[in-house]
Amino acid sequence: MRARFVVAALAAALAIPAVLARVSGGDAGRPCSLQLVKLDTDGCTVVAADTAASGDAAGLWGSVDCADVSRQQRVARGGDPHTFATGRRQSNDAYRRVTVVDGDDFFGERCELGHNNLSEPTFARFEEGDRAVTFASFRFPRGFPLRSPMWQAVLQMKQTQPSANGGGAPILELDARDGRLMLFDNWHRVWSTPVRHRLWVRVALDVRYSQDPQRGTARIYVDANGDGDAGDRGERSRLFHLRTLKSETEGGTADDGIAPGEPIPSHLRAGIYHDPSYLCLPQRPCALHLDNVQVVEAGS
Ligand SMILES: [Ca+2]
Ligand SMILES: [Ca+2]
Repeated sequence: MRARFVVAALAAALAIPAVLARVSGGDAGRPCSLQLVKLDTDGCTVVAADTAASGDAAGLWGSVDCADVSRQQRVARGGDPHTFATGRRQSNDAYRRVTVVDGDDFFGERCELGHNNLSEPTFARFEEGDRAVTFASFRFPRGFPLRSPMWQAVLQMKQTQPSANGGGAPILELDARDGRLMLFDNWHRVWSTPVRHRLWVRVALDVRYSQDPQRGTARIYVDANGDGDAGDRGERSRLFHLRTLKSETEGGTADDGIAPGEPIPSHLRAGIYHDPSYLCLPQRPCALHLDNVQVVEAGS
């Protein structure tokens, strides 16, 4: 009883929505139409968006988790040419460039956008029962080590702290390595497709969030050849039934706000987080280009 109260009180106190407040869309006259092979969610409600329209990444994402704030920069020209999630053009040609250099240590060698805290603002948070499509566009410049087999995340849906089971494997993760973009569930690789350098690759990840593998689903769409759709060979996965939220550790306490056995909300992170043995020299840092990120409500 106490545990349930704590969870309810925390949720009420924080007014945690299913995902963050709406940004745009939800046009009353048009139904929400998921056409994910076309990378389009016309008429749907966008709850979080970053097209690099401004330099304020920390304001949008809650935190720039990099060794130094200068590791994240807005570049004014050369951004992702793909449309916004709802089919309209982006309002700008800018993108974000994140870099890591050997020796960087922000809880590991990383430069990621996103704030890992259950009670503080972050870009997007996913809870039990939500269904959302997360879009993101990546470009792997020459300075991005795409061919190595070592682990290298570019996007995470990571269980949020504070929680006893918040550490360890992210429940969902996209890696770029071995020349491929790979989807992992709790460190188990479930799908991958070849990607290449110097091309904007757009990803849409359609997820039903649940700690119950019978209820959780994930399907990924990737425009790997940059022609504007996810309709080409190898550009979309089947529907996976799997656990898409972690559960709080059994036998713990509810003092952190999540009772044992309850689902832990995940938050979105994007950027580089990789094995520190990657060679990222100061004169040639490991760099990733990121643009056109949206989270779209997708019903049930
Ligand atoms: Ca942009
Ligand atoms: Ca394509």
